[in-house]
Amino acid sequence: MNWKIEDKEYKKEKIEFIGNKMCIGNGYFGYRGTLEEYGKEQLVACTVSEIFDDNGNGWREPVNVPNGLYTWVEYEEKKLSVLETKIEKHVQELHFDTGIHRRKTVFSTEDGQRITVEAERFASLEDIHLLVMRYQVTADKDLDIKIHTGIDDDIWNINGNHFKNKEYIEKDGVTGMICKTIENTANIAVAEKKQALSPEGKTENLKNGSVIHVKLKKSVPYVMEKYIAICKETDCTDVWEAAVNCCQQAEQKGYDRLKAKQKALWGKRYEKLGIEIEGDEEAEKAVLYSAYLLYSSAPEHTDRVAIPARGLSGQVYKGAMFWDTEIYMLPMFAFCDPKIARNLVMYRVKNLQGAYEKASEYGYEGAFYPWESQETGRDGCTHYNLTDIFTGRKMRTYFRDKQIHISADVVYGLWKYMNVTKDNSILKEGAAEVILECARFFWSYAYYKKGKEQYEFLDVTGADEYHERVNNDAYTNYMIRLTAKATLDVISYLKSKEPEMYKKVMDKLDYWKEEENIRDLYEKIYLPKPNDSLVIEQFDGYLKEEDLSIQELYSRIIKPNEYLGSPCGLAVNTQIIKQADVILLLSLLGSDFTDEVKEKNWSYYEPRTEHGSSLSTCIYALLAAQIGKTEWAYQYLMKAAQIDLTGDYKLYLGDLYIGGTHPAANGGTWMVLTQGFAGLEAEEDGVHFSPHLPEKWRKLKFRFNYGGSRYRVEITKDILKIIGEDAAKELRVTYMGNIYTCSAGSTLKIQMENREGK
Ligand code: IFM
Repeated sequence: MNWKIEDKEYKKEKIEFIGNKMCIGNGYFGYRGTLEEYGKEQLVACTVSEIFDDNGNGWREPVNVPNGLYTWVEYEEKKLSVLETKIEKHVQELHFDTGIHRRKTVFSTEDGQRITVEAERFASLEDIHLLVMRYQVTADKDLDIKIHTGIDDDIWNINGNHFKNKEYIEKDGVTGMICKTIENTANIAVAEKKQALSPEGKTENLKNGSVIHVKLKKSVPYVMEKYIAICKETDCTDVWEAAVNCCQQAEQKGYDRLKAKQKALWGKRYEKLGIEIEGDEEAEKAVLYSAYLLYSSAPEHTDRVAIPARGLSGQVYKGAMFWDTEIYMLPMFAFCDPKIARNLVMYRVKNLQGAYEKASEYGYEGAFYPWESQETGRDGCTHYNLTDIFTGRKMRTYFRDKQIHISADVVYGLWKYMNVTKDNSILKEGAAEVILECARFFWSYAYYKKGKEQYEFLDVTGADEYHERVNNDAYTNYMIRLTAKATLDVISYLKSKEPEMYKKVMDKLDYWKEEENIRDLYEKIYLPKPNDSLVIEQFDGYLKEEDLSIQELYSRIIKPNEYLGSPCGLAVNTQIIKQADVILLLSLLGSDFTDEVKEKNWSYYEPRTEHGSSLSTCIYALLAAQIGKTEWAYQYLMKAAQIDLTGDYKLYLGDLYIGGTHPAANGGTWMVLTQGFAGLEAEEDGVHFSPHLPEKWRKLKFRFNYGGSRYRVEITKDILKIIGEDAAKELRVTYMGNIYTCSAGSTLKIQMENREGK
């Protein structure tokens, strides 16, 4: 397969898009796919995880640090830049097998010289503080040039400057700065060490950079390497010392060794996924690129953060972590890289306090998890989150107040993690408390309807954000039931297996009486059922809203980017929804519903879904694949998998910029492949498969972990093969209601019946 994403023409209007598409990252920081000569107008950003700042100009957002890659060539007193110099040839590439970004530009100067700039960079996986670049300049004549290189501290931020001061330092040939954030005076050091390979140039040092005077010889490249360290006080006691050490160690190892290690480490990641699609290279590439993007933002090193909604591609959505993590991104890691999955779920466990505070702020008990969660676990979402583009006035939105499903999604994530990995140790580390406290929150929120003798959930917003403040959103209510069930299961597990802990938790949370409340909630919660046409109404009264086509709705739009949702957007009083809601419910909790119900709902909601969120198409693909609608599933899979390749996504909600990469769609893509087309599901005591491959796929291969053992799967049209690669125990496999076992270290081969899709 060709692991290269390539862009062969420079176009100003594509800078923002390419910046996302060719982003590199290692979970500690992300660096946008911009060129070395770019500045803040071109949205250069090196976004670090875990440090957020409120400078009083807008909202709290993650911090972009000074740009250590900033480098450009001066010739005859002019800057060579794709923005202003004539270009003969230009190519920008991302090699996503190794996370290496490359560019090559042949500039044609005013006096007819050809000067070629080539650069290569990567965000090291070996040392997550390290960003590395090799920069090379060649001319087809002897020429005098100057190379300007340093750390650009005039950087892009959505809400303006985040540093109250910067201290410039030099030590042992390492230069750089320590920046202090405005809100919390958090220290971040950015440092660089340059190494010029032949031929030598004369260097003039400036405050935060240098100018290298080079006498280029015809066709002999000038090569320079830069080792850039980014160290934050969250993980380095002395950020400057750590940065100096990082640069020096990197220089000692040298570029080629670092690069070889980078290849090996990314290789290991892809090995864990083991994805191959025989017969469809386009899909295979899109799926693996999606996995690349998701992995690039994954915090392998810490559980203090999870994965932000736009990864580390910038500051959009306040750099916050959403339910996107538990529902869309977690499954890939739970099945393929449990260490990262553990970090993701533990992030929520560690932030229980923020959820307590939010519940109490609204007058509820228990844990109400934030819609936009930052490093403190508090909600970063503002009440007036959008602007009406007609009046320029801020609109009161209820994302923060009413999306109570987030607490259920957090429980779903913990439950899923334990189900797949069988790592129940997280219960002792606080997960038990999270589950119980989320259930308590729902109990305190519930409305008991006398006469119907049922618990209802009123004034909520479900997954579909166009309809805010509705009653009995189906997705929400079913997920609350799951929370109640998980709570009862955890209690009975602790009672029988961990009696001491059971008593401790029940005492600590004063939960002795609560258990009965939660049981009552579990038994009497109102769950919207399929109607006579088998459609599940998304919320009370949804089916009475105006029923029109999306085209008709679009024809009513007056201004580009006008927001279609609550409080007064065009979709509000209609059945047009933003994103998968009932379909999400059916795909996640599939065993509660028949295939006929799933099919009827898919067909009902599909034409009414605008996919205004990147969380939507993967779920339509997932359910379609699960019920054997393979051609539909394939179309939607490609939309989800290629979202960051095609740029086919919304850039604005009103006047709010929401561009960046789309980790939820990336994770959803993995789900479609494995949980959709292969029909993999983790059960209490084994796994379930129900494959339906798209017509042109000859073979689908992937790996998964279950209960600490790793398996390889190969599926053709008629054979399902499961290979216990390092299995310590027998695996119970269910296929078409029959039970098989895959013995440790052996291969299970199941002859499948005709699985032709529809
Ligand atoms: O969490 C999502 C939400 O469901 C739709 N709007 C964008 C958010 C962040 O991805």
